[in-house]
Amino acid sequence: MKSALMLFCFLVAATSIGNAQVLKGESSLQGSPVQTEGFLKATPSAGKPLEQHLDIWMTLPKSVAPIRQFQTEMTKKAHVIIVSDDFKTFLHVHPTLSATGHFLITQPFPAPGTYLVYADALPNNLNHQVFRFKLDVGQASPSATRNLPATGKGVQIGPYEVDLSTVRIHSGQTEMIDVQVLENGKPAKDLHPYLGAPAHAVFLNAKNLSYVHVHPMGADMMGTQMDMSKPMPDLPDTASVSSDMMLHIALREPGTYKLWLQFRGAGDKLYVAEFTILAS
Ligand SMILES: [Cu+2]
Repeated sequence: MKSALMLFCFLVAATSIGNAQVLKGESSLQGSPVQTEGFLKATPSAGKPLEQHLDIWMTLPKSVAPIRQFQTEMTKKAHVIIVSDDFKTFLHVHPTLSATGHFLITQPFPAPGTYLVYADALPNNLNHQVFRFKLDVGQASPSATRNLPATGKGVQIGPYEVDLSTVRIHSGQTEMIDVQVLENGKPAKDLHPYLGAPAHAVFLNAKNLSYVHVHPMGADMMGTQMDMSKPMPDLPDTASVSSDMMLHIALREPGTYKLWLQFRGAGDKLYVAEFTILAS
């Protein structure tokens, strides 16, 4: 039985069926035990090489049956973060969970190349699981020189200036970063929650590609939510979000991280502010 299972795993890890690729995921969530295995099958659309049908599933060890029950987090059953291997492209998408335990989405990619696909989901009765898949769309990228410019503490994105109180933090402890969103030099007044949170912060370690996903809270929520151990309730889409936010972040490993801070501004538009964070 064990050898059959190993053979299956080998086949899954290495198989390319027609144009489809089946990849086995690398567990990538900092500090969380791995309790499952993750798989991605990617099939290009006919005649559209930059469009891929993604099918992601998780299994318990020694089982091939996809896990079917997942908790809803931030309004979704799974969050999939896709970044190009050079860290220039960032996508945050939400596949649909089928009755058989497959997360499905048809995903356009902006250009051929290598992408890192992170599947972030919470199976019932287990811990958070995050798998990383290295997916070549059309062709592999020539090299993985990652885009990590020294951003400083402020970046401009669309009409907004996003300022962090620091871009240098310590690993191995919880740090707090103040986030301020300005518009024309004044606190932005037209921010709204995205997927129930004031903003979404995805950190990737540039070297080992480990993943941390956290949510700042609005400064105006601090008084009502002092118990950090409890999850914040999802905010309704129509709520207004303070231009002052606080990001509690615990990075286990020192290193250079890219931070993508995604938020929703005026007119339902999404913005992503990109920072380079140094954790000592
Ligand atoms: Cu999020």
